[in-house]
Amino acid sequence: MTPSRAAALALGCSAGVLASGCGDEGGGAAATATVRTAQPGGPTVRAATIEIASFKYRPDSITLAAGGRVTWVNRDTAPHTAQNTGEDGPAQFDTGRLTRGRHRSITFSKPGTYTYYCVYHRFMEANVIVR
Ligand SMILES: [Cu+2]
Repeated sequence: MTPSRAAALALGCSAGVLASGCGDEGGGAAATATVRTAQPGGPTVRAATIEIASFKYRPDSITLAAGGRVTWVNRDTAPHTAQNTGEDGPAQFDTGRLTRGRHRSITFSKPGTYTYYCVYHRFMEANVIVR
């Protein structure tokens, strides 16, 4: 079985996160390539990248297999987060502050719908559906 290019890129990034270096290497060509993995309204995926640009999460809804990983990349000049309280999903998560070009990956193990927002711009809202 050949892992998809997208999954390979996401896994490479996740290793960086565990070493706490992923965010510092965000931006540039590598992060741009992973954006293609996210498919709005598409099939259940094991890894996806959500681009934050013009104060929107793109795509604003993805369906992820349990145990899958989502990477948020900030393309805006303004800082953003992707987070929920735990009351708007099966579990709490928080990417922390992402400045321009930074990215952070979160692994979702519990199925359900996670509605999340940006703590700096509460009108920014999207969801991750985990199956
Ligand atoms: Cu924001």
